[in-house]
Amino acid sequence: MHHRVLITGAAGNLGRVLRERLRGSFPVLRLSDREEMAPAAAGEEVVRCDLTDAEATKRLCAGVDAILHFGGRSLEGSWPEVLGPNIVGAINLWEGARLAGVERIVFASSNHVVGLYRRTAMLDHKAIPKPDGRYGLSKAFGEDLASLYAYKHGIKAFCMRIGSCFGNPSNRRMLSTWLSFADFERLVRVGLTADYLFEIVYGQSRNTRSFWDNSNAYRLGYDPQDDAEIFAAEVEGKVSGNPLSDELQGGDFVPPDFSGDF
Ligand code: NAI
Ligand code: 15L
Repeated sequence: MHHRVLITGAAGNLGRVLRERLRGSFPVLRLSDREEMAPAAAGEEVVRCDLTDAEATKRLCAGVDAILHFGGRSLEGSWPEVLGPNIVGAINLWEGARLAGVERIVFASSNHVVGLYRRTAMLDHKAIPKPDGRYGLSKAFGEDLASLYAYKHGIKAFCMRIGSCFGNPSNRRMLSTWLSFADFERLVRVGLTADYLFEIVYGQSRNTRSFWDNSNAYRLGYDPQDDAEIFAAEVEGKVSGNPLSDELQGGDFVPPDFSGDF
């Protein structure tokens, strides 16, 4: 069992879900973000840190056994917006982890690594990345960085290409991409405990309309219990009306500056 588990992005939506759901599971949860967080409760440490600061990130990783890396930009953005948090931040985190002897990192990658595939494609963990923008590319970089540190330095990496992790699905696309909070917790616990060196899995519930073959996650012990289909009547009609969004997996992340063949 890990003694101290670090969560980056702890002030964010999924960081707060993890804080709640992992409370008491490990002797110490170290919570970190560049933004303010709720004060530490018993069994918690709260450390404010901007991941673009290499020295501060090294200190953040000291004494840590496992990391849940959720800190960074979570939407498409300009290069300066993506570069610091998702590229420089990831480099600093993995290097800090190496220096601190961290055993494993569970990485919040994104479905936008493969956002330019059509929705009719059924992808598995071996699909060649087709990022739908700078954000998706930064996540593909994070996966490659994780691979470098896994195969070269032995830091285990569990890259979760998360679909849409929200309380409920809110449009037709999310009937395919939804990850319930309960299944999210299940998948993170697999990442923290399973035996692997480097893996890519999809962060999705057991959705009837899934775009992704998640057999790699099932092989490692993931057993999702939810299916977005129960929300179909409510959200089926919610489409963007833009063919780029509605036919490609990345949805609304695709159109803003798309100029390719479609
Ligand atoms: P969020 O935007 O609510 O949280 C991200 C957190 O990272 C924020 O609290 C922010 O302050 C922090 N952060 C940003 N730059 C930082 C920096 N330089 N140093 C330290 N902290 C920094 O996003 P959310 O929804 O909680 O997502 C968490 C992670 O999961 C993100 O990496 C996101 O890309 C990924 N993800 C989330 C999905 C979802 O459905 N919520 C889907 C796919 C991926
Ligand atoms: C993501 O990567 C985002 O972080 C999240 O906010 C959602 O937009 C999600 O993908 C999605 O594709 O629904």
